[in-house]
Amino acid sequence: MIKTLSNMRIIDQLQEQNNRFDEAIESLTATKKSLQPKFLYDKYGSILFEQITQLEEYYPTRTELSIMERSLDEILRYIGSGSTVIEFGSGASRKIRMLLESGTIHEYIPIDISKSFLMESSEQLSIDYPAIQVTGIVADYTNELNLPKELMDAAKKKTVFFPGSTIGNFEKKEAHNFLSMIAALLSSGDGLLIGVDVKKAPRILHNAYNDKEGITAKFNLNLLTHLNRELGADFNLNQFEHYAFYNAELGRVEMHLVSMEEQVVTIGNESILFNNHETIHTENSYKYSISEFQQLASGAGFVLEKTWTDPKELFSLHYLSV
Ligand code: AVJ
Repeated sequence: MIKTLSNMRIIDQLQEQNNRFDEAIESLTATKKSLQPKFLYDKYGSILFEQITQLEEYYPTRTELSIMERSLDEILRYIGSGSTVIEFGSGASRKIRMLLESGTIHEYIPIDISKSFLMESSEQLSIDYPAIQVTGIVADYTNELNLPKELMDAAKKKTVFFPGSTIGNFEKKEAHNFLSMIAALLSSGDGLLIGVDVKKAPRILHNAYNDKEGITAKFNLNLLTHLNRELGADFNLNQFEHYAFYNAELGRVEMHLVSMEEQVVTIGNESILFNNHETIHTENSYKYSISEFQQLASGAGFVLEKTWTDPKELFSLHYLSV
């Protein structure tokens, strides 16, 4: 544990996990090559994602913020006062500010895989909101998550905040498991505030993941830079191309990196052969109609309290209780 300011601390659960790239090697050597999207978020990846959220084509962030702004009083009433807010994949912790402004939140627990990013945003928050205890947890919440028991027991009311449609990165079954895990973490009176991207015209989805400036392409390719640095791999970024499309049948945007020639990449003592145009599947971003998501949530043990959306129904925000 590293303690800096009086109202801020960081708990690093990732540092002991020196095998955390094993899954990357395993999935790269499988018949269908893939990499889990969490590997997109090293420091530079987190910065690139922040840039994505500002893009004209990337509607989710600004739409979710507009929904929150419009319904803020009602959302705050659901959260109640003296609540501990636990955010999964907090990134730059920008959205939470809107909730912290109210002055009714007691403690904020952001959880993120990018340590330097988490430290910076937690520190800034603890300066901006001196009355709020900020406890950042560096962790990979896609595997099992062990939130410190004392922290959970000390919270008198808990709200899990999972914005941005990060839930879309999970397969349907995993999304069910993840939501069940959150439900198990909560007690009666607690809740989950979750943002979910909605199914819509393929053109809009396509553009959101294929921006003109090529920031999403950089974000996707940076995954290879991350592996080069962490695993001493020798991916040549000029020999891979960003490719993203909406798979309507499966209701998801898929992101891939396409090998632009036949090539061999070495990672440690593994030699990985890529055929020309073979892809590494790097991300799924599932989209849910409002009723599809409501069913998923109730299947995981939640009671729907309220769903908010924008006038064009581009994005949805749900408050669920247990
Ligand atoms: C952070 C997972 C919600 O799926 O839209 C943005 C990540 N990938 N552009 C998404 C992402 C490409 C984003 N999530």
